[in-house]
Amino acid sequence: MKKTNLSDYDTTLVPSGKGYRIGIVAAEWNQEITEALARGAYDTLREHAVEEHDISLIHVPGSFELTTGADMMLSSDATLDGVICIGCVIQGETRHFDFICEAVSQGITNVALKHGKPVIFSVLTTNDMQQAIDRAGGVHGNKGVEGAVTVLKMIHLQQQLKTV
Ligand code: RBF
Repeated sequence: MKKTNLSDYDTTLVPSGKGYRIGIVAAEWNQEITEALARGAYDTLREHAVEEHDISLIHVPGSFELTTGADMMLSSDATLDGVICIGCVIQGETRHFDFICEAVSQGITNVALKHGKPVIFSVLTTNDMQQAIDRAGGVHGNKGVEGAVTVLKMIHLQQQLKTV
C-alpha cells in the first residue's frame, strides 16, 4: 500500500473508540512539531468517539524518554487500553539521531510487549525541519492522525482476540 498522505485513511475501517482509554506521551523537543502531532492525534481520537475524559496527555523532555513515559503511564493506570508516543527527531540537528531513533523504536516495542497493550510509534524521524513541518499537518498530512487511527485499530484487534 503506497501512502502519500499520513492523514488519508478509510474511515469505514476505523472502529469506534467509545469506552477506549488512551494515553498520549509527547516529547518537548521540537515542541512546535510535537504539539501539532498531539493535536492531530487528540482530534482524531475525538472524531472516532473517544471521550475527552478517556484521553490523558503527559509530556517528557525528549524522544529518548518516550519509552519511559509510556511505561510509567501504563504502570500507573491499568485501565489504559493503549498509548501513542509522539516525538520528532531531526537528523540535521543531531549526531544522536541514530541512537535516539534506535532506542525509541526498540524501547516502544519492548513496552508494548511488557504490558501486552498497543504502544504506537508516532515519531517523525526526518532529515530537516521542513520534512517535519510537512508531516505535522503540512503537505504530507499529520503523523499524529496516523497514530490515533493505529491505536484504535490495535485496541479493537486485541478486544476481538480476547472474545475468541
Ligand atoms: N530529542 C528529540 O525528541 N528530538 C531531537 O531531535 C533531539 N535531538 C537531540 C540532540 C542532542 C545533541 C541531544 C543531546 C539530545 C537531543 N534530543 C532530542 C533529546 C533526547 O531525546 C533526550 O531527551 C536527551 O538526550 C536526554 O536523555
